[in-house]
Amino acid sequence: MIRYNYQGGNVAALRELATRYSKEFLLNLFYKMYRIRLIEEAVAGNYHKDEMKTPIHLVIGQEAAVVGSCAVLKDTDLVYCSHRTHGVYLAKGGDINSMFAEFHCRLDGCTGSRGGSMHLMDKKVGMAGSSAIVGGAIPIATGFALSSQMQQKDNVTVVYLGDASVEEGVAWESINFAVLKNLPIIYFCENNFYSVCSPLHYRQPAHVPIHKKAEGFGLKTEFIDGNNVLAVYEASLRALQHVKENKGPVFIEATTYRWYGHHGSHEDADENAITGYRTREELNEWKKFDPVGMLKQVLLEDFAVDACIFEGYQQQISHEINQAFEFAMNSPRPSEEHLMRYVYSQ
Ligand SMILES: Cc1ncc(C[n+]2csc(CCOP(=O)(O)OP(=O)(O)O)c2C)c(N)n1
Repeated sequence: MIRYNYQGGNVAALRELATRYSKEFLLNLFYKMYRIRLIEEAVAGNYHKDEMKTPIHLVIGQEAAVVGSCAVLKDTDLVYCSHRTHGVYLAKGGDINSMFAEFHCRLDGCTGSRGGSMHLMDKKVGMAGSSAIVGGAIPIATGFALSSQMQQKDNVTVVYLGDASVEEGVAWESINFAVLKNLPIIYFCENNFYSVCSPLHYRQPAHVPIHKKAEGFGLKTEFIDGNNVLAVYEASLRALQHVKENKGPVFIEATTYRWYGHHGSHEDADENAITGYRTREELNEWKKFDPVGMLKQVLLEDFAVDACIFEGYQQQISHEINQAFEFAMNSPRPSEEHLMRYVYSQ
């Protein structure tokens, strides 16, 4: 199982942190993660109908990383991310109707059907953009942090990056610049140990963890269990405080694991899977550290939460999902007249 220097990584660590918080606070974090889980399952379950005209990259298994980190942000704080957008968008307060309409290539989509799943953008909630080019969001987000600093704005920019994006030179050029200029930015690396089908140890030397590389550039760094939503929340709070105190950018490496294939709607960890790059055994091992399941267990066992609360959540979210599908299917399709909007040329 791939888990270099894995930190915490079990329900006991989450349980210990949970003692610092109220039941309501924890239920709120749970609801946000569970909502993303159910939405992603519904997207996966309906994808074969071919009504969603977009490639998809599901975040199932990685919910704690986005929910724990976005929980410390305000609407005016900006987030950028890679192709794996759904979790960041929803955690930042994005609208499910706009997201589903975008997947269905409709005018009510958050980019009016221009972007699809890999390019969600919604300024209302501070979802400033996303890029399908590995590492592509990093310099853009760094530029936004520079702009905020020059305009003396009080906001912070967070850019979500995968473990593969630190293999792009532009990641380190941007980070070097951010340190030099003391920019108000947090680099949040969701290390899920794979770049499509290539494991991390094929691509990067095992004795130099990603946060250690960042440390060499002079940032404050954090190395956390990205499946422990409270570890993520606390590290993000520390990072936010550091940035707000004008002490410079922060790099967070959060270890996590995606359950589904790199893209598309299926799990691919199977002996019979065409890719064959990881085993069912490895996936099952990681499923023991299910971010949603671990928090549910703590809520049930330590906070005496009644199981029917979770059933209520499930019904509420399923209803929301059904309505969002309906909304998307009823939204108008773009026409030729929309094609040239926002296209500028001289
Ligand atoms: C510059 C560039 N090279 C290659 C690709 C093809 N590609 C798309 S996603 C991906 C893997 C990205 O892995 P990671 O950054 O770890 O994010 P994850 O998919 O694990 O969330 C690759 C290589 C690309 N989109 N852009």
